Amino acid sequence: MSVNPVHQTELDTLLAISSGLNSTGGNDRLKNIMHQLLNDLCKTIKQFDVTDEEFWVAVNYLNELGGRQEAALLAAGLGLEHYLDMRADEKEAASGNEVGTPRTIEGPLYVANAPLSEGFARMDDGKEQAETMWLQGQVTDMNGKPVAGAIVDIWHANTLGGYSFFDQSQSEYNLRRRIRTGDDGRYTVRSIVPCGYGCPPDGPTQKLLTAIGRHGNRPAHVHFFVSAPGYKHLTTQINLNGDEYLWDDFAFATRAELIADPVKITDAAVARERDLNGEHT
Ligand code: MBD
Ligand code: FE
Repeated sequence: MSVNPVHQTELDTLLAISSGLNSTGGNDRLKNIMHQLLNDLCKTIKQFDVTDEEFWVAVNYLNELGGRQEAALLAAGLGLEHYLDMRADEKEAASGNEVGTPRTIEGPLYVANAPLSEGFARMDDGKEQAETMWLQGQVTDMNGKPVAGAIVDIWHANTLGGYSFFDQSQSEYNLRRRIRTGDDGRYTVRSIVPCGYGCPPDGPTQKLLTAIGRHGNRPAHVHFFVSAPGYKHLTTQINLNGDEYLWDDFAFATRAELIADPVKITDAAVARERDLNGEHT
């Protein structure tokens, strides 16, 4: 492809000025990133001969996306948040450090400062007709030694795929809890089985996904932050096996090592054996 050298020079000049490269002051890294982004954008406009109408549709789309606070949702849907995980994994592999439970994306629906308790929490407010879900886990270091005093911050959706704070029909901090591990590093949670999440059907994220022939659904999952003094923070999730979207997550968060096989317990003796006796409630 031949380029008109005069035109090319004019574009270079324009972008050098518009990205701030020609100015004193400001942040150099930001200038360089803006310069590259604007260059790539102009290249795309030229390559597809983007019309004025298409351009302003895109600008209005960004306004709508911000207005609905869906920028982070779109970042997940476009795989960009997962790409950050891919990069972090790559760097970790290159560092030669041992890797524990794999990370996966946080997503846009975390809320800080959930109620904190020791060793056990009931996460649901009891207002929803749902199947009971117990989660038991242990935080260990890379040698398998239990980590006492770790904070396990858990959040998940209800049976309609909705998250408290974003779904106004739920009570504050419903299905959001922090549990501090005891000396054995263990924690137990009583909650309800979540359903998968779907993007708001009338929102800008779903609109774009539909326009490119994609769906906006996630399989049923439970989010975790795990942290302890002196240890790297872990952001991860588990996916419940059997969900139709298990390997078709619109946000690309599923990892083989993070699939949990739910076990249905109907026998009271088995429940007692596993310390799922309801005494905690
Ligand atoms: C979610 O619940 C979620 O976890 C992600 C990543 C995106 C949208 C909704
Ligand atoms: Fe989620």
